[in-house]
Amino acid sequence: MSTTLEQLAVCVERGKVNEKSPYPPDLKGQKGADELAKQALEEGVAAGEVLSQGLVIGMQKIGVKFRENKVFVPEVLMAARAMNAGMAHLKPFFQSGAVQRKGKFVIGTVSGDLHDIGKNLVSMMVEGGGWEVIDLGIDVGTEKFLKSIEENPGCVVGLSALLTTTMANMETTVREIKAKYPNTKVLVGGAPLTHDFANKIGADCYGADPQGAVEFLNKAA
Ligand code: B1M
Repeated sequence: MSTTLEQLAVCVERGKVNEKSPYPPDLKGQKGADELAKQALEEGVAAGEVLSQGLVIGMQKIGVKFRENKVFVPEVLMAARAMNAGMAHLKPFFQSGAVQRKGKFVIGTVSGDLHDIGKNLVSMMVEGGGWEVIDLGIDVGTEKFLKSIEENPGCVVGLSALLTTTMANMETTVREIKAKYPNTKVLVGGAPLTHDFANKIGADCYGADPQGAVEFLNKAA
């Protein structure tokens, strides 16, 4: 018989939001992340454990499957939805300070670039990995990144670019972040990027996929 936390992790990984949800079909009628996160807290499991041993484990498993092309964007979106349903029960514990996140992650798509599907997947996976995410959106200029770093000392910054033309803007932003905040770790990603490009522009890491971003952040924590 699996524990509530093990069942919760499975629900997140499989994208089972709540009992009413018909997805995935083989779990129809069963409890989802919503009911199981609540149940775990009622059983006396600490909120931090519900996060680290339930929600985070489920998101980590879906992240690895996505990297290995065993699941695709829709499955990751459903997992994130289940994670959010469970996370809603933890909100009061975050607000009271009873549960601490691993750190803050500021993310945005660089100036001139409107692509945000990949960035949003990275945001969801990082949040599911136990980080607080500050999403600055799309077409984010250097000043906005710098302001957010000032407001969130110690944050890690993530930049996404999908156009070869906006990779130049990414370079400018990384350079200015490093000039003003040399200790701030910067992660870059997006389809046209490479490890070599990330190194050349002075980023600390190239994230090929959302799981790569989570792994880098966990090392930086
Ligand atoms: Co655009 N677009 N687009 N587009 N678009 C591409 C990128 C393009 C390759 C299509 C093509 O020509 N074959 C091409 C770029 C060519 C180039 O630069 N050499 C292109 C172009 C040219 C354009 C316009 C210029 C078209 C025009 O108007 N003439 C225009 C530019 C607008 C602008 O940004 N200023 C444009 C517009 C658009 C839409 C608005 C219509 C739409 C975006 C909608 C949106 O994002 N809300 C769009 C789309 C959807 C695409 C394609 C089809 C799909 C991109 C996508 O979402 N992929 C794309 C072609 C393609 O890829 N097949 C294309 C799925 C997503 C999950 O993957 O974003 O790579 P991706 O993210 C991955 C990884 O890269 C990584 O993790 C994600 C998950 O694995 N990752 C990170 C991403 N960011 C990361 C950050 C990290 C770590 C990992 O750390 C911080």
